[in-house]
Amino acid sequence: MVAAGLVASAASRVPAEASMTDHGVLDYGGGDAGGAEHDGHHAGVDISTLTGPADRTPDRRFALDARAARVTLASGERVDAWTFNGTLPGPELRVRQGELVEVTLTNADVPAGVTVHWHGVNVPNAEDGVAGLTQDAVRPAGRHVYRFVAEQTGTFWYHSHQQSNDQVRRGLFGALVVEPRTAAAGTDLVVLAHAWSTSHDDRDGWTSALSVAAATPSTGTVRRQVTPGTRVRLRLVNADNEPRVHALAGAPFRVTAIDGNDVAGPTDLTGRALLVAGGGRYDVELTMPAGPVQLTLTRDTNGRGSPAVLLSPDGLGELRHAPPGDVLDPAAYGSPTDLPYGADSAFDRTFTLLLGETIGFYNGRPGQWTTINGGVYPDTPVLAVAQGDLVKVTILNRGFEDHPMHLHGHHMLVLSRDGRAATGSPWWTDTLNVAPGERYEVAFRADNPGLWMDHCHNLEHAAEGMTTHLMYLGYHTPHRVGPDTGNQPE
Ligand SMILES: [Cu+2]
Repeated sequence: MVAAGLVASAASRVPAEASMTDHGVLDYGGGDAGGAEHDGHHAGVDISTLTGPADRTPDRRFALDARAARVTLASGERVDAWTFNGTLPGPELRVRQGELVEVTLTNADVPAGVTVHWHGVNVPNAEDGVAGLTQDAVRPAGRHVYRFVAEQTGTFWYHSHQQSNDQVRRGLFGALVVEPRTAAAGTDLVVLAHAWSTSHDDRDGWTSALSVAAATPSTGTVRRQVTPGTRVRLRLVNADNEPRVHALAGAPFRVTAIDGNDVAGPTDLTGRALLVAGGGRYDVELTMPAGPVQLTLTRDTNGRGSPAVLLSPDGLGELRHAPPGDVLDPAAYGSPTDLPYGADSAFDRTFTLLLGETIGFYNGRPGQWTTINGGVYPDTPVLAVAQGDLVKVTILNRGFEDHPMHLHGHHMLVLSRDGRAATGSPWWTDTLNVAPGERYEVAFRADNPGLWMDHCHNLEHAAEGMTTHLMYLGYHTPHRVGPDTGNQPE
């Protein structure tokens, strides 16, 4: 496998201009080719017709303006950022389930152009915000309007999907929350983790920080006053490349949602650590006790301790942390419920994604590259499906780095982890951290037609070629990708 990877990556070069579906080998997953071998993949439905409702008046309108800004963190460190609306992170967008959301994206001065991808929201394909696949990047002075109905409740985020490795690192992202039609009472806070490239006293470095409710990121402890007895919901969003381990002390808590999907029958946890995949989200709920509660980003010291959020009745106090316990395994948490399909279902297509690393040349540059089935984009397999198919994907990590695999436009049901069937609440995910040596089986229904990215959300890895696509047979894109087109999604 290593030898095959060397050969594949040695030959890999991103074409200057191409259609994103013209890469790799079409993998039909054991299913029907749907006539694709005759008419190629340029016939059929143009995905730019797959928009949200265009003829109704939106319930909510937002404007996001991409622009350069220099932002100073509370610690004094400066970030030379690209922002939405001048702030880090971008504004928190909160909507209600069922609302038609319209977002107008403009670009003041980000030279490479920008897009907005709605991470975890199963929008119609043309609204997915991937440069070169579902739209062209929005150049300075340009604009693009997104429309979608917020059908799923939960915690999501949005970010640019043009040169995403660079642009997300520099701040082009924010939180998106879809509240139920009747919002729950209590305190509801988005806590967003990210590692920032900073400069301070002429020294450059990286610093991990937490942003609470879209406030400027803090490398220290953020304090909030909360009355005892209040229901508290913390919406953890990991906008970083690496998995982030969160610890919560001071009260028993429950994980009530993962990647915007409610957990069934969540039970009280004490001292368990929570690993949130790069790009993933966990919702945590607790009842505020008489003393302080502290959420800490562990294993993540930045020279002054770890970023943390402290809730207490008077906004004061300290909490000494016991070392965090074992990491919660969502495959064995909560209660099973009826499922539309499971491990015993008859699958229309089955795929295997083997994740790893290889040494070789990519775009003429020597280095270590992250691979899918031994290849780097464009030499990765395209997963071809037909609308309505039930699909199973086995993902194995034979490498030595975490790979948070993100499928656009769909949620995946975890069937098994390392050969053991999932026993807890149905675990639906859009961003699954696959650690070195791990093996997952996941399933999804192909019920959102179009062309979708399926890639590692360590965006550095994606830029290094760890990206492929889910292609519905009979759909094609008019957009082009590659350096000569100005569209470079990773
Ligand atoms: Cu990766």
